[in-house]
Amino acid sequence: MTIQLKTQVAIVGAGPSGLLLGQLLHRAGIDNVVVERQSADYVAARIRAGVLEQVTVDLLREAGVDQRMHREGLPHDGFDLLFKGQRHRIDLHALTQRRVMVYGQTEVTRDLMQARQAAGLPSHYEVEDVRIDGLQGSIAEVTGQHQGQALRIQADFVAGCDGYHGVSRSCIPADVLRTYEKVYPFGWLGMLADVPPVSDELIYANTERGFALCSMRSRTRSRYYVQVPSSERVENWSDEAFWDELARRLDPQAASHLTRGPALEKSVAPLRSFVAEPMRWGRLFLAGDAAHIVPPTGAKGLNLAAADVGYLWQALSAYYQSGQSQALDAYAERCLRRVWRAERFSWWFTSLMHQLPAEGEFGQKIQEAELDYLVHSEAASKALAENYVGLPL
Ligand code: FAS
Ligand code: PHB
Repeated sequence: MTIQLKTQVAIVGAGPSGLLLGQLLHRAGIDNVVVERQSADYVAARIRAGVLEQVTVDLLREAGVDQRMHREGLPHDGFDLLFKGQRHRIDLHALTQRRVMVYGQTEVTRDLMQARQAAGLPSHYEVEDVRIDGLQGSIAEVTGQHQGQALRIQADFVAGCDGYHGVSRSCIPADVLRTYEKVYPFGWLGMLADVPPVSDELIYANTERGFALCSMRSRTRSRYYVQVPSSERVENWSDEAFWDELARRLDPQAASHLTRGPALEKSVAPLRSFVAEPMRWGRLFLAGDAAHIVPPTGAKGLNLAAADVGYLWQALSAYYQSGQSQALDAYAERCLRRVWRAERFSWWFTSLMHQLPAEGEFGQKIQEAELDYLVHSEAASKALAENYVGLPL
């Protein structure tokens, strides 16, 4: 038996991109169906980003899911750069009159999932063999298999929100698709633990032993990262080994405030920069990690995904409310201008903060000179700050 559905927008992927788009479209009166490969529990348990730009906060408000974020999230006015044993604060608010919100992607996803469920919107989890067809025709079609039943969804448009390893990008013909990629020779070993953060704000550290980042999810839950070789395996790291290495990469004051505890989660994430163009092919619109990946140093991944979704929501709303397709036709170009600015910033900040042995001693001295300039020049600090808080939509 086949489950046959018709909708206006079929959304492939129930990560932050797909769920945020689904919620925004619903509030604009646009029918949509979500199709997700994994189970709802699997999606809800993912641990990823932690810092939201104001643009993302505003979109979550538009989606009607910002209440818990404002109750439990932590507004941050700045962060510290640590290098040569000294910490220097980048005062985001003084430099840009804006701030960021520290609130985990896990919580954003859960808020969006609960809102979708409360609205009774059609979501199909654990769908295998998802295929997308008809993108150059009069109606698009998304098919798949769910617990032995065939699923067939006809839609005006398909939103490819299925992440880097999804299926939607491959629907763009190879002679049309252009990809740009840089793979870094290192990754991030991350640890989540129910211990109080080492500092009130984030600390980005450039040390001889490698990069480290002290972040958080709340005042009682910390998120830490240390740079490791890209070949590193999480099995090689006991909790104690992780805490010892993190302490070695902090200044004495921070190290003395470091509270240790058992890992709730520990994993190695590879770092890459990646962009796929175009982000539109006929009735298909790519959004989020399906179209681009940034190294997490600049906290841009989730925020770029939200910005894509914001543009797509505006364009689809204009189409359905007034029959205009100009915004849909401009979607890819509009997204990619912001994407490439974020790619540049994420690459720059990653190259500045990580140990890059291949760059040699000259490269090390250039990093030191750039960091010294950065914290002693208001113009340089302002450039860092305006990219970190996020460019306007
Ligand atoms: P996602 O990958 O989150 O979601 C895609 C969804 O599509 C998934 O649920 C997947 O199961 C589903 N899917 C895949 N193939 C499918 C198919 N064929 N059919 C149906 N569904 C399919 N960003 C930051 O800003 N800061 C960070 O610290 C940070 N850390 C990260 C750590 C890791 C390990 C990873 C992988 C990413 C990290 N990111 C970080 C980036 C991350 O937050 C992404 O930018 C964000 O998840 C993007 O959301 P989506 O575009 O929804 O993609
Ligand atoms: C996180 O809290 O997971 C986080 C914060 C800032 C980053 C990257 C990750 O730049």
